[in-house]
Amino acid sequence: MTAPKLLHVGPLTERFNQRLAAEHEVVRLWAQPDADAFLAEQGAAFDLVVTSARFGCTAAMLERLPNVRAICSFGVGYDSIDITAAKARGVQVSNTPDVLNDCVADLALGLILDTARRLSASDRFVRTGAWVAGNYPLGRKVSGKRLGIVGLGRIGKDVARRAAGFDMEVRYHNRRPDPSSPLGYEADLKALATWADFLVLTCPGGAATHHLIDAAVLRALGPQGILINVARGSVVDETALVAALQEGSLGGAGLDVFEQEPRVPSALFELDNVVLLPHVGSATEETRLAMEELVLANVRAFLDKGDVLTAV
Ligand code: 8YV
Repeated sequence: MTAPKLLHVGPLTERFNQRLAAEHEVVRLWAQPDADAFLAEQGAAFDLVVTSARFGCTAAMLERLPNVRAICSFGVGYDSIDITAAKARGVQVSNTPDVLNDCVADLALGLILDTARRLSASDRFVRTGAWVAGNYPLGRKVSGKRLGIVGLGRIGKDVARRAAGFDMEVRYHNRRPDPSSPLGYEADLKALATWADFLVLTCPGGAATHHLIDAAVLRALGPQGILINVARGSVVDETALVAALQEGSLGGAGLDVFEQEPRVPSALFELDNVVLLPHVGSATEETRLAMEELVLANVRAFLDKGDVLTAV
C-alpha cells in the first residue's frame, strides 16, 4: 500500500513545515510554480489537506482533490474553508479550538486597555519627544465600565472572565441566549452597543456575520464607545468604521483583524484613537506550538483511526 499523500497549502512555521514533512509524504502547494496547473494535473493523488485559517480551502480547490477525505486546519476560525462543499462530500474538517482561547482573550483585554488608556499613542508621544512640550491628553477609565461581547463562545467567555477582574459589567449578544451563561443576554445588537462602553467582537467570521457591525451599530456605540475586533475583519463594515472614526461618532477602535489583510485602510494610520495590530491574537510561542501540535495530532488521528480529533 502506498503512503497517504498530504497537500500542504501554505507555509506555517518552518518547525511545523519540517515536522509535517518528516512524518508524512507531503507536497507543498506554495512551492509549485503554478498551483492551479499542479492541482489540475496531480490533485487526484492527495488524501488529506493541511491548511490554515489564512490559506483556507475553497470549493474550487476541493473539486480538484477528488480523493481527499480530510482537511486539517491551523486556527480556530474556518470561514476560509468551504465547509458545505466538504460536508457534501463527506470530507472531515478539523480546526484548533481551545488552545488559543487564553491568548486571544488576553489580546482583547490588551486592546481595551490600549485604546482607552492610549498606551500605544502615548508611547509614540514620548518617543517623538512631544512630552517636553506638554502633557499627554487624558484617556478613559477601564475598570468598572460596561463591556458588550458579540459572540459568547469559548473565547468570548474567557474575555468575560478577565473583564470580571476589572470589575466590568458584562452583557452579550448571540443569535440565541446561552443557557450555560449567567451573563445578561441582549437579543438586540444595537441595544447592546448603546448600553456598552466597549463592544468586543469574538464571533465567527463568514456569511452569517458579514458586516454585522454596520453604521447603525457604530452610531449606537457612540462618540465615547470603543470597538474591539479580535474576530474577523469581515464582521465589521470597514468603510462605515473609518467614516465613524473620522467624524468622531465613534470614540475609538482596537483592531487585530481587517477586511483585506494584510491591507489596512490608510485613513486609519492618521487616527491616534485607533490601535492597529497585524492579526496576532494567537501569535505567542506557547499557543502557536500548541496549535501546531493539535494539527499534527488531527492528521495522525485521521490517518490511524479514520477520524480527526477536533472536528468542526
Ligand atoms: C491565526 C486565527 O492567525 O485561529 C484563527 O482563526 O485567525 C489565528 O489564530 C490563523 O489561524 C493563522 O492562519
